[in-house]
Amino acid sequence: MDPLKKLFQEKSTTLKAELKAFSKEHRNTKIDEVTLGQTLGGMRGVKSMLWETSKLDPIEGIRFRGYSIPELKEILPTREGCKEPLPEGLFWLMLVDEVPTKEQVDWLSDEWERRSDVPSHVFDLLETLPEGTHPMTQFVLAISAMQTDSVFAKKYFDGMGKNDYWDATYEDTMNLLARLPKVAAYIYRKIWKDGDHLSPDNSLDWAGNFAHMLGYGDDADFKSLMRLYLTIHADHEGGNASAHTGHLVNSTLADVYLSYAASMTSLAGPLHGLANQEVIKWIIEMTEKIGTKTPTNDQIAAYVQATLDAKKVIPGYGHAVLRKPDPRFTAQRLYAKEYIKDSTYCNIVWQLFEVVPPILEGLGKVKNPWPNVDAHSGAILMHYGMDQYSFYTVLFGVSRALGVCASLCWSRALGMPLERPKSMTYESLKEIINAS
Ligand code: HAX
Repeated sequence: MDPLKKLFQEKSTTLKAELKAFSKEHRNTKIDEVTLGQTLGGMRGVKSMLWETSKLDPIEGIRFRGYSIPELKEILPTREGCKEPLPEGLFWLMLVDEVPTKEQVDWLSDEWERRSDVPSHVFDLLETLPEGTHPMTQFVLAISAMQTDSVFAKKYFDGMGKNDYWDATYEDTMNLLARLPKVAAYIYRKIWKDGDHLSPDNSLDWAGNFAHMLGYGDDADFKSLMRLYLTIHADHEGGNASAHTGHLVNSTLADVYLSYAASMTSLAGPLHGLANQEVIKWIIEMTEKIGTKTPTNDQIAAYVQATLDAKKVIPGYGHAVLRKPDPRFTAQRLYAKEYIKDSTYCNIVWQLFEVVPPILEGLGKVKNPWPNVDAHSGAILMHYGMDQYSFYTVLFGVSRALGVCASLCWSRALGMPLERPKSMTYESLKEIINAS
């Protein structure tokens, strides 16, 4: 058994036993009450699922196994010559709740390289898609197509017992994570680089090799960016739409490939991950409308107002949980200030940071007027020449697999049941209200 899997088995066996006793003792203890507003308002804040890999605080933002983003930058192993954390390290941390050594992270890079062969029918399928198929649609289809290789699906068909679900889920997770960069890079170069695909550079780490396969092999800074980007987008506790979708689908014992494909259909919505494409599209349209790439704050404010008047949201602003600027936004801002310094689009992003919050606050209904993770990423990618913004959500999707799939391993190891909340009709809600 590989060292990470062995560690995961030990940790999850212990927690499973603890959780069983905990659940038995406290099964009937009330931990939450649900209001009508929550039932009709997108279930905000309802404490309804177990998610071990990260936790989101409305003010402080995300913590991965207790560590904030600045702390991750301190503790996770890095590659020589690069300050940014290696996402392999975050996956290790999320999966087994231990900060890995550099040696362990190097093992994981090699292990993912070893598992990274993508079945040829996945590429064949992508080649059949009509021109103009959105990269996220291609990504979802490619992930689903890899399901032919699911260890879980095969073993389930062959009669696997429930005590082995975790093992098969771990195998699928490791294989999927190993392959995603290759699949994403294939989609990118098929659409925008005439199908001129690049062989992997196996001397590189997971994110560095991804940057290389996208076509940025000679750009050390872009490789650094990918290490940071794939780290900070990896998880945002379990209630966000993509994580929750993956969790729900996996609870039916659909394997990791099907569950993660579903997760990505959710990420592809403009109120969620697709917002990273929407932000830069909206900024480009703004510069075209105003007629300059160096607009004043007043010009920007007028454009923001026009967007709101047209009954549209300001992409990259607001959040269902956060009530302060997103630390993932801040991490990217710090990156840009250090590595990029002067960029047209980053400058506009920073102007928006001054202009948008007071306008949104003035509406009197927006709970969080601050920027989220998607407000910044596109401007940085534009700086490096990646202006194909419909690809941006795929980058997000490669990263999000780290957290979601680590959590799926936990769900199966802990024997979490089929998820099945209660829906209500209007009549039944009225009955409850009338009786209260
Ligand atoms: N621009 C304009 N109006 C906004 C707004 C924004 N950025 N954010 C919230 N509002 C509005 C809502 O549309 C809602 O209006 P109505 O009552 O008229 O329907 C009102 O303010 C209250 O909403 P809320 O409670 O503050 O926010 P929600 O929890 O309902 O929604 C969203 C959270 C992220 C969906 C929302 O802020 C939004 O649409 N933001 C823009 C899209 C975006 O950036 N999405 C990415 C979020 C981060 C993420 O998941 N990344 O992957």
